Amino acid sequence: MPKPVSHPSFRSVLADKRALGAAVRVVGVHDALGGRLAEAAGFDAAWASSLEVSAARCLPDASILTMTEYLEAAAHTQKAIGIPVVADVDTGYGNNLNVAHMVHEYEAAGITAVCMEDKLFPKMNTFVATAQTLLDTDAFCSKIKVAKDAQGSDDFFFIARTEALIDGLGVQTALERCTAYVEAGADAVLIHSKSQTKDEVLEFLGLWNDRAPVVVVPTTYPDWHVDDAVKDGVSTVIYANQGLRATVSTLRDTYISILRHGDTTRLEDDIASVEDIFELQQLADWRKLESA
Ligand code: SPV
Ligand code: MG
Repeated sequence: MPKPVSHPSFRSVLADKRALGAAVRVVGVHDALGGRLAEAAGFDAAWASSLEVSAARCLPDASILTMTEYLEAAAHTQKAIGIPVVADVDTGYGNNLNVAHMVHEYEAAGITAVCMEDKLFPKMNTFVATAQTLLDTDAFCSKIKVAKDAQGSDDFFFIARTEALIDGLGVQTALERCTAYVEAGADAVLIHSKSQTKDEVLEFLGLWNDRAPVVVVPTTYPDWHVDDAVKDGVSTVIYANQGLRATVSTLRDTYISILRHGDTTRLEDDIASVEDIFELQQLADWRKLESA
């Protein structure tokens, strides 16, 4: 009989990894299948990425989808996997009232960790070549306090993400903001950068002194081995969009190959078997119901 899948909280996974001196490794997904593949590969958690979820709908990552739509993607994923989902909740979908509602809804859906960023609503994806305006520090701290007051369980984990480096405000501003966010109740901070090197993130880590766990997203500085990141003071690494980008490349090449060659012989050794798909669907368990 297929059983509902249970999962540990993100907080407990982080504690276990910290005790081992290891990082929590998280990978971006946009649906349950991606989540299941992430779990099978051995990731510790799945990032319900706003970029991935909106790209899967062929829409920009620009606060176009609603909270309900992002939640649905995260909740479908969480239901299918035995590792925690870390939900990217953008700006919290509005003001303090929206943030409280968001926490109630995500927690009720079994999500144990959310990450909210200090951009203005509606937001634009970090990597878009445009100026980003940040919410002022006090207003974002107010949203954090509301989020922490809104949570029903002590286990719920809130990551405050600053876009200070993205906005060119420098490491000092990033430190000031993250300090204020932790004082407001954030359980961890995410320091994002779109620099081609990890230098400014390293500078941040050196001055941060492990005041709270630090999450990083090494997209534009991919040459940071996870073991080195841990030594540098990182607690969680999110590989936010590599899965989406791999999916796009693979589907594109596969579709082109079928049309170009007129048959699929060349592909068969490189693509998953139908049995593999059945396994991911846990079909054998479902079929036991036929003769129950
Ligand atoms: C996401 O994956 O949606 C993120 C990370 O928020 S980034 O795209 O780098 O902003
Ligand atoms: Mg996002």
